[in-house]
Amino acid sequence: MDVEQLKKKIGERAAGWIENGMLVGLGTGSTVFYFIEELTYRCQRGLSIKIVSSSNRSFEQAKKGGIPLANMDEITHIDVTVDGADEIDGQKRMIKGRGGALLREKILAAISQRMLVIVDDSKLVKKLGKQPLPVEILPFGYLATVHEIQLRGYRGKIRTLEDGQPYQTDNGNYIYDISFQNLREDPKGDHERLICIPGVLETGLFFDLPVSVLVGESNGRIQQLD
Ligand code: DER
Repeated sequence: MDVEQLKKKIGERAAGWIENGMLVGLGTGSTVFYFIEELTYRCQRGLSIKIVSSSNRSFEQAKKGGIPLANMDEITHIDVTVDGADEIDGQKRMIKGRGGALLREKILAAISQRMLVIVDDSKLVKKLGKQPLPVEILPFGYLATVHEIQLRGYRGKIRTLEDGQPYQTDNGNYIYDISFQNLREDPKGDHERLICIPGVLETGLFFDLPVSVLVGESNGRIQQLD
């Protein structure tokens, strides 16, 4: 099965988790795209839910599909958030944020009763750190923040657009993508060293969350990890 078909299948399977009356958090990314497509279909056939979104992109897709929207400023809990991941290890610790929405994704994950992560098996790793770790930082004084990150031994670069300007998240922040020399032995330690720098708003390391995972395999099988 090709990757797009597989992502569609995983997105559709994830939609089966959603029940009437739920408040659903939408993640961001190419797999979540198919989840929102299927939710749209189900809402048009009578499923009654509300959503909040981690990104303008997912929000616009849901709005266009006519899925009822809740106001993020009026809620404190989410029933289930469905999101992708960039890497996930055997303890269901993740690197997220290559889609550029990590801070909002973490806010949604933190208030969700369950986070359903939807990935294909290329995202499974023994240890995190194969690919860069996104860190969302405040534009104010960002060079000083980058300097502080580097003083702690981390190297990377500010994510840029094609014209060389810094990529800005939906919150107007920048992303510093840290590249590792070695796979990570202590991702929580990395998170703790980075998050205490004042200009660092959030890291793409996600752990200690009530996560279930749907993993799509190239043969089209979908495995559930609880
Ligand atoms: O966390 C992220 O930002 C990633 O983009 C993640 O959501 C994976 O997206 P994908 O389904 O497009 O690989």
